[in-house]
Amino acid sequence: MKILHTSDWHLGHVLYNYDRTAEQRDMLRQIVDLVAAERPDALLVSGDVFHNAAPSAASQQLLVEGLLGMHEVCPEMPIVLTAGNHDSAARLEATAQLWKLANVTVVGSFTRHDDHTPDYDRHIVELPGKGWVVAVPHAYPFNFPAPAEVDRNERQRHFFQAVLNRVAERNTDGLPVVLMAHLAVAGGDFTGHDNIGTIDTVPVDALGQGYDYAALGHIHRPQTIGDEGRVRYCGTPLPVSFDEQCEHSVSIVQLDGHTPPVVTSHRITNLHPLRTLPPQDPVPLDEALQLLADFDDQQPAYIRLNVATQGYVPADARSKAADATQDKACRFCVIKVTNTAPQPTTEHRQMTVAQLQQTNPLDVARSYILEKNGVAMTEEQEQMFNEALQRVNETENNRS
Ligand SMILES: [Mn+2]
Repeated sequence: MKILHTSDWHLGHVLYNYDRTAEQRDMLRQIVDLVAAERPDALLVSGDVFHNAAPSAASQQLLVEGLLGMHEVCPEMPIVLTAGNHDSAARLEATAQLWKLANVTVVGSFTRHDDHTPDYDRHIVELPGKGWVVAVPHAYPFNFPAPAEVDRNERQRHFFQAVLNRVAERNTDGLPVVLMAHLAVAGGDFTGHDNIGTIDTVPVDALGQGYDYAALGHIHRPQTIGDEGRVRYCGTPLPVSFDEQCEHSVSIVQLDGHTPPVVTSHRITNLHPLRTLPPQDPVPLDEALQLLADFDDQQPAYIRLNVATQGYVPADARSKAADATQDKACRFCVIKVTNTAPQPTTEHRQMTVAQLQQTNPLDVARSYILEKNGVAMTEEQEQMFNEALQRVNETENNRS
């Protein structure tokens, strides 16, 4: 069985107020071309189809164009779409019956039978003579449906295993089984992820046993988890943030149900690459602005300036950067500021009133700014402070 594994399209994503429809349309066109060339047995989109739970009319139209394009070049290929944490499960599923006419299965949510037992079968897509797909949308671990006797901490694990068990019962020919899920498994490289540091991970074994390949979505960096090569994030085909500095691709996966999956990454190019100037270590603002001025006039790109400062970035830095791109094809987005001033100590200094009275007011201000803002006072600020101090002293002298 040959599958095309992709996820995290984030259709409708807006980058610093720039509309990305043209890029996203071009990305979908590249997948259509790949489907035409590869003719996979199934195309799987593992969640985060849209960037927003209420996608715009334009992004809904993009999805229709994209999926129909993929269907038209390979009508016999089933397409399976699941909802990610960015999607509205109900909204995605609203057109599920209509999509059936184009060989597209949409699984956005979980349901239960009248007797309240979970409906596992709606997650099972049989590819007759080829294999099986288990399509599981995103849910928080406690929200997986499970029989009442299952502990809430075990609901997710129980659900995956229950569906895989049902597939095993029906899979009498031992055909390959692919599990789609949208979650973060432990052991992944989450560099560049929007929510870095706050990702809740689940152990790989929570996915259960009985699948040959786990086609995961949620993490945007393509990677295979573990040594067996059976658990993989295909990554997003277009970067969603400047910190996603990896190559973007979709995965073609060959499965025979016995030997480890064989994965081939197919690079997706971006009409408007996301570029950080300079790409590695930050430089002073003037140098960064010079890099922007020297940037190829004809090259479409989104630009982030990578600036090092010991104080504040001047208020007009953004408008200078925007001006520098006026006659260029690139678009300025944002300044990433790295403060290279010595970091303040976290412990507050204990001072007696007598000590405070003996301390020069400027030194008090300096340590206050350093402690509060993490930056040293600029020369200009010190000058302003001294002027203010002088006027206060003058006023007090006049009074006495
Ligand atoms: Mn995502």
